[in-house]
Amino acid sequence: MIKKLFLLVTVGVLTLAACGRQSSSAPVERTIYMAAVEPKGGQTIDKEPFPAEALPEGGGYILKEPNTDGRWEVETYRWDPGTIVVNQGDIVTLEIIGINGAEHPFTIAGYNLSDVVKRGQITRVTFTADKPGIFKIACGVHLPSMQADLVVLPKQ
Ligand SMILES: [Cu+2]
Repeated sequence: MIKKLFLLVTVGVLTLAACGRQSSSAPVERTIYMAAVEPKGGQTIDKEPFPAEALPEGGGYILKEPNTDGRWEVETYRWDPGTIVVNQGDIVTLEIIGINGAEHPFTIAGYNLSDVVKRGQITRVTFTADKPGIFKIACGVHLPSMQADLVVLPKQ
């Protein structure tokens, strides 16, 4: 009788421990709010000289030569936020609004996903984060800067 009771208690404790562990990393539905943005800066050549070095090609960096008033500008296209962290198994929705730039056709390599973000519109992409690793969310017209990292933490 006491042996049986001990066994029941042991099984109960082990079950509770297993459930506790499961619930801490149980998959959840996550919505990540993102935006396609284009921060800009500039100055006049009497205060700061126009940069001598060209920026990398790809559409993600733009350096505009001084205008008639001597003002030059620099811009870059970005995903905001630039890093997204989820747990393996999560059901993830990226809700992305287009703020700057007419269109951002993007892919998430490794997850076989692609879509387009347009200015003034929301694009939603939903997927199960079943593969752990770091994956690029890359805009095809604004490289190299418009790449965010999707970090999928492995199941423990
Ligand atoms: Cu883009």
